[in-house]
Amino acid sequence: MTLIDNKNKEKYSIFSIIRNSFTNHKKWQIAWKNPVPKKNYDVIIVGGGGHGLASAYYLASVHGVKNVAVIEKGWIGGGNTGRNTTIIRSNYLWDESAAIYEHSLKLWENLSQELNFNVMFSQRGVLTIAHSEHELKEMSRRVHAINLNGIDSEILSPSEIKKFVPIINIDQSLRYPIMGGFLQKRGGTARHDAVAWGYARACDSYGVDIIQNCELKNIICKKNKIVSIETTLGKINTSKLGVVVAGHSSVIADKVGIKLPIQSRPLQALVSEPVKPILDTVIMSNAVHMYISQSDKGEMVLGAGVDKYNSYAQKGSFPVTQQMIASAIELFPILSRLRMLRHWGGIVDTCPDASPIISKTEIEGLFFNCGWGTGGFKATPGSGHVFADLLANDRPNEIAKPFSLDRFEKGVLIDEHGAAGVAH
Ligand code: FAD
Ligand code: PYC
Repeated sequence: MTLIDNKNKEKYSIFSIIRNSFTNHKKWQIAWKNPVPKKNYDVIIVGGGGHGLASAYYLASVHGVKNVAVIEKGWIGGGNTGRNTTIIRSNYLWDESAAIYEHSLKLWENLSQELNFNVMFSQRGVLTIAHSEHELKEMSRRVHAINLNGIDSEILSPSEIKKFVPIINIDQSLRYPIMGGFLQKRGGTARHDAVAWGYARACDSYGVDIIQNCELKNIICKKNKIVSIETTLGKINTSKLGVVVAGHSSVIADKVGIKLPIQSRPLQALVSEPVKPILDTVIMSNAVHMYISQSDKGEMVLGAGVDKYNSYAQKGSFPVTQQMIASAIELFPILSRLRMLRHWGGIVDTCPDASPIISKTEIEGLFFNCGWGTGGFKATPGSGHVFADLLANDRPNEIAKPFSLDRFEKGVLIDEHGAAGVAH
């Protein structure tokens, strides 16, 4: 698959970058158009986050379905795509999860080339640390399971961790001393906004309409089939609707009387003032609910667990912030005088087994891709890829099949609370 055809090659070439640098950043080409909605689309995707845009992109590029609109109530990437802490890894326990997260990681590895847009994917490693013998034993079971699926992961001792992360405190007198950890070297981070922008530009080049400031208000069905939707920009006809709205999935499902097995809760993050490079990997601690990385700008990016109650307020509660910062300072004393710049939250939809839903519904033409909880950024390309396949062919492929809604009736849950650990 290559995205940029000959017509568009010049538009995105090195010459256009040089030309733009001499024109004082004026006359930049627009990256995607701002169309008014057409009367009819073959497929409408609701939600202009990374997953929705990726779904539209693979619909057009892989399946040749181009009469597609992505409708977004705000601006693209303004939801959890632009609020997350960008950790990417595929070190999940169960085969079903390994298949989808590794599928995604492989797509990440070529995404900048695929989209001809630098998503700043950086395989700097993701290290999860253990603070008790029990946690370490559980990690070693996990590493074996991950390796059996052909995915990289290795156990590190405290001294190996210290060598890998010189600023970490491995003093055994800590309240939660470091007993070891496990590292996925191919894991890392990416620039979240760039992912949304890259997919949006790529969608646009295939003729997909990206319609911002357009909120889905109502879904119209006839004889249990989707026929149209009502939006803040009017009525639009379609027979296929893919709902990819992260923290608001239950709100949409409610419009057609479907009850999703989802809890919606705030998850928060913080960034500090920028400092010189001190941390070139990602560290997560499930036990103390803290994780940290350093952005390319130099900011320390910190996150914690979800709030313990359901809410649609896009901010996290203070006790969670307080605990996260106390843990960060204990593990990284060098941070004790660092000033925090920003703090925000996003709403995450979590299923009882901490695995996503990629599924048809009881209404013909209505599909949901949701429930990625605290960990869907890493899945963006893979999720879009398999959801596009489901929308195009009306059946889940082998990777998506285990994530159908009927697993909650059949009791075939895929319990990934352990892998989602740090933020749960
Ligand atoms: P979004 O980007 O939220 O897109 C959904 C869009 O739907 C939104 O833009 C919204 O405005 C739109 N929408 C909603 N309702 C409507 C409507 N009625 N009509 C039209 N549009 C609508 N995951 C990781 O893998 N690694 C991490 O490190 C990580 N850290 C996180 C940290 C925080 C603080 C948070 C909040 C989440 C984190 N996540 C992480 C989870 C990750 O952000 C999400 O799983 C992922 O971004 C979801 O992507 P999306 O495209 O589905 O959602
Ligand atoms: O899924 O790796 C993850 C994650 C870390 C923090 C939030 N989500």
